[in-house]
Amino acid sequence: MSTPVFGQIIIGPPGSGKTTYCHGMAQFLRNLGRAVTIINLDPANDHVPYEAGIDLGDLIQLSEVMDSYQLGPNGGLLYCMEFLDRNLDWLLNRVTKVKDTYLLIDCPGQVELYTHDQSMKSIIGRLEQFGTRLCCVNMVDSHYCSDPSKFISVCLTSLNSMLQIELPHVNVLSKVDLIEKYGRLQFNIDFYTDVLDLEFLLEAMSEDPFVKKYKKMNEALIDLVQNYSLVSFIPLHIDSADRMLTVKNHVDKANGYCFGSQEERNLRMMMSSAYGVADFESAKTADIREKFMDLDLPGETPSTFTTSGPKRQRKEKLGNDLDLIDMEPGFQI
Ligand SMILES: Nc1nc2c(ncn2[C@@H]2O[C@H](COP(=O)(O)OP(=O)(O)O)[C@@H](O)[C@H]2O)c(=O)[nH]1
Ligand SMILES: [Mg+2]
Repeated sequence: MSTPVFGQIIIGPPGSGKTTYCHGMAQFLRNLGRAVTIINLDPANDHVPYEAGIDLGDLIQLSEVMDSYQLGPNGGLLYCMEFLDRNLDWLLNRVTKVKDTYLLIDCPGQVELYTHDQSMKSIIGRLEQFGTRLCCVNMVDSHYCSDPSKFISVCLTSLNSMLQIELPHVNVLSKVDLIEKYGRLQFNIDFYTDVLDLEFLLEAMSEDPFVKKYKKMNEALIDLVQNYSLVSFIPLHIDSADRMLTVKNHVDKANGYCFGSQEERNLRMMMSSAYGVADFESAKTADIREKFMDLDLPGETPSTFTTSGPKRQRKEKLGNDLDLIDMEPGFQI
């Protein structure tokens, strides 16, 4: 293809919000005047809220694969992706027909497809050779923040996918409107989005007798994630236009869309995409803290915060070196 086709490939575990994101992002971009085609590559997506411009179901049906080869849903899905890889011209022909649009590719949720299986890597590689400029959007459900072990685990799988897929990558913490549904977070939201001081999670984990014996392993895993220094998350709530705009700006910068030539752009638009993401640190997540996170209530006794459950202490933990300093900030004369 002579002109590049820009787009996003949306991955993440089942239920993390990929299909909802495709639907929401398509509407958001269309409102901004961008022509969008959604590609449904998830054979397990029976009912989708959007109209798919290209649907893998037209090439192969998961139910037929499972019946014909006596496979379960996982095996059937891997077969479908390998089948697509071997018949990729089917997809490339259809992408050529919609070449003047922006692509949103809704993918299956099986994590192995992005961590070690070769079919998805091969499909993406050939799409890139064909002239697409994709950004991988990795959706991670924000309820993982409420459990330190789960959070380390998603950081690892996110890192693994980034290294395996080899695309510009944006990790999204989805459903932040539900972030404290499973309990009050031990650290501030920025601790989870910035992924800078994960060793504070070890302290939180040491209370759990089951994971206590794996302390050294967890230390090593945390070191690994932090040494690569690649993983960070952008929080998203699908009904928030501001949050959608932030994700869009990151993605446009990552895949180069904001510097492309397809859309009428003036300098101001370009600057807003390129620099709009560099807000003050605290302002980046202020809306989430205010709307969806439990703030300390006046009159509550400190004991409320030290009883059962993973709760932030009264003096809110930030998850950085300031937590080690046991004094209130202030001026000294
Ligand atoms: N509260 C809330 N629910 C969401 C959000 N995004 C997705 N969901 C819900 O999460 C569930 C799984 O979403 P879906 O898009 O099907 O996930 P997929 O399996 O990754 O494609 C659905 O019930 C969605 O309505 C969000 O931002 N906030
Ligand atoms: Mg889906």
